[in-house]
Amino acid sequence: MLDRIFVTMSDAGYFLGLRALMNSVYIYYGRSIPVVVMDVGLTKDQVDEITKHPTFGGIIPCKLCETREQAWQIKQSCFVFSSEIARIVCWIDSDSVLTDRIDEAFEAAEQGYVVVPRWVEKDEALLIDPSGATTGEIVFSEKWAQYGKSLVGKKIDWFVSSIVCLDVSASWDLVAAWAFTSKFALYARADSPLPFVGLGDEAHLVGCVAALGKEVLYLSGAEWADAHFNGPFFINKKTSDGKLFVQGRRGKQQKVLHDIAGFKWWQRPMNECFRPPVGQKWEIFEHFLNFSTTGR
Ligand SMILES: [Mn+2]
Repeated sequence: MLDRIFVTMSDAGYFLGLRALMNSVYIYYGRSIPVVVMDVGLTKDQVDEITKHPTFGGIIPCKLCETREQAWQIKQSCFVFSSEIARIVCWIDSDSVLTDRIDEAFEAAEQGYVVVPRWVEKDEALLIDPSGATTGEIVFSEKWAQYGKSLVGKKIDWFVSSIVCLDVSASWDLVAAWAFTSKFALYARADSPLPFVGLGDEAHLVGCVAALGKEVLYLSGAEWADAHFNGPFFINKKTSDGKLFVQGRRGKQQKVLHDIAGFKWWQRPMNECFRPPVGQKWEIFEHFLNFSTTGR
């Protein structure tokens, strides 16, 4: 049984993202926090490569994943699978990289918190929608009653599921509920007798967290999630061991970079795919992709 792990998921198409992520974990954590990979369609060569990676923590074979909806479903079971491997588990999307150590997330998970980034910071929510309709909060409507009647009318800050850290023992109910709701998701089966609303895995996690009244530690939406803000990000410093010091959109050190654009950063041509201003965001991903762990 391991103490702390990262868990992620990749198919052949996400492999460059996976490699960059594993390299970034190695740069900030060495071999101390292994990366466990849910394999949803990697090639044999890709499996061979990650098996030799210094952060490799194991492979969880999953069924092949062909649609976005299947990916959401499989992701929602990540903590169920991981609970046989470690107690403190940090899910991270394979279209993300660490740009710093994230010890505070692991430490808070050890205290029993479900650790997630806010979708946006409160003042930023107003900035992206001057009408004020987007506040970064959700008030659960009647349609969320399937999660529990007490949820209706309740309000919480929305959070993102690109990085989620928790204790699978302390949060066993959430681990189970998130996996369970995927089976009856409206996105998967509209005729379900258990119609759990939610566009994807993230909304299901929000609903389950709220329904179960879990204690959440919110990380800053600025340094931990850049989902709706593509930058700008700048490399302030680079060290010989591969560490970057990345300045994020609020001038603070960025902890995690995530790429949610329709085309991923490893797809070409980049400049046609992304909205400015990103600063050096794509250079940062490429830095981690190209870092060599051979002989380390
Ligand atoms: Mn993602």
